[in-house]
Amino acid sequence: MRIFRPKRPVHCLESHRVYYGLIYAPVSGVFIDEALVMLMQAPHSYTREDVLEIQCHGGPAVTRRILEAVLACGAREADPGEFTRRAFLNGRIDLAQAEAVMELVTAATDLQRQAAIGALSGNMSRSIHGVREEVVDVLARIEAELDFPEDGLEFHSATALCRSISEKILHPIHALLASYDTRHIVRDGVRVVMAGRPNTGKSSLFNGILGTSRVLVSPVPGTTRDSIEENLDINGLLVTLVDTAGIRQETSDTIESMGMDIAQREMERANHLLVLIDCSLPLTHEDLHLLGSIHPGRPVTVVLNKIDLLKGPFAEPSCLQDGLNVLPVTAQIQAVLLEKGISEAVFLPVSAKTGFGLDRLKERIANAALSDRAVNCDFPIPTLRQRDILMKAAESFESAQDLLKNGKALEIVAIELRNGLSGLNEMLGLEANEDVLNRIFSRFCIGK
Ligand SMILES: Nc1nc2c(ncn2[C@@H]2O[C@H](COP(=O)(O)OP(=O)(O)OP(=O)(O)O)[C@@H](O)[C@H]2O)c(=O)[nH]1
Ligand SMILES: [Mg+2]
Repeated sequence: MRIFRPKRPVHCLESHRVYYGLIYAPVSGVFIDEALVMLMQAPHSYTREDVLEIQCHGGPAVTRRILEAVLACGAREADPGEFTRRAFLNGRIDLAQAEAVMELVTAATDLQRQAAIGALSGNMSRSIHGVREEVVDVLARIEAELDFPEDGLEFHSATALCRSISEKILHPIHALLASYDTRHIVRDGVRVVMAGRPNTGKSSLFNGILGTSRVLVSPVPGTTRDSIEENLDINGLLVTLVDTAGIRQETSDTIESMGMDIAQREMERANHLLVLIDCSLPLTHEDLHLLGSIHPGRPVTVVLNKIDLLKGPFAEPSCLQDGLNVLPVTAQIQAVLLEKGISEAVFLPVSAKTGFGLDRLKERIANAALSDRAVNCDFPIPTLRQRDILMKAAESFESAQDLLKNGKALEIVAIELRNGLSGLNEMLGLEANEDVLNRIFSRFCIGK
């Protein structure tokens, strides 16, 4: 109230009501901005503590002056991630959910948002709680054996315990670890590199896919010298599209030759390679040289560009959609790729000039990355920290299983199970120490 004067006089702020008023500097009384103010009383707030929110105009000068005003009244700036840390410490969310807040705040594509919101709503926490209960159950059965060996308790054979460990503990942990493999696709996306001899239309296609005139296009071969990359979102997938210098066998131009070296390195780095061919011309030895330099191990799409220049039967719409195999260059390209051990290249006719086929090309980019890896954002995807914990926990449970199989003392089996259990607790933050918390929350930005 020292800096806020509500428009209409109020006795005191009620929780979860928005008040309109004016903000003044506390000492000088200088008017700063109009604002909306909302008090959220504990426990009904993000942190479960009392929270006061000031919604002001968004400019940096306004926010700086208001911040100075509240600091002058005795408040202090929050540490990075402090709000989420308090929410965790006050039991509103567990550590896996706190990490999901970070993922959600930094989500750049819809796929990343879906994965983060799943974790925030507790899909990872539920899975871990489920596994934890099974571990506690197995431990209880073992401890009963230890406490009352001759008490006529139902006899749990080592085999039955092993089966429980394998089916109810290790199986779900391995499923979580397998889903980590899809994480880099969701978080880092794919690097799609466009390569081809000069003038095939790489830069035109680059602009066409981005929908802007980002790079220079010209009829002069050798226009692009460097590699240029831009990020875009295709069906929720983060795609880094890379335009490269045209590759020819020889050039006396040093800068062009440096650009070609970069292009070769980009081709090796690619997660998906788009090889551009000017299908209005016969294949040249430069096309064949480039095709012959491709290494297998990533999806390859042969983009038959300049389809608008084709004349005769090949230019018929039905031929363009389905009958690509009748294009004379297709068989020739296929033969070269097969020799390199690449049998699954996809051929797509496009025209960077008219936009024909660009949608199909985008679909292809998304499908090549997503379909065979079955990225499923409803299923929890561990973070790096969580993966490391899960791997260690899996080792403990596997060793417990081995010890049981080899008829070792139940006391040692129980130790391994407890080690694994403590990993699961760490994952949810039930046992996390200060260092771990500092590491996690320092990655947050201030105000989260
Ligand atoms: N008709 C037609 N012309 C195209 C098409 N795509 C590109 N072009 C033309 O082909 C020429 C070369 O295009 P660029 O996009 O600069 O080719 P590039 O592969 O980037 O060439 P470099 O940077 O030299 O390797 C330009 O004159 C473009 O207008 C197309 O689909 N149809
Ligand atoms: Mg170019």
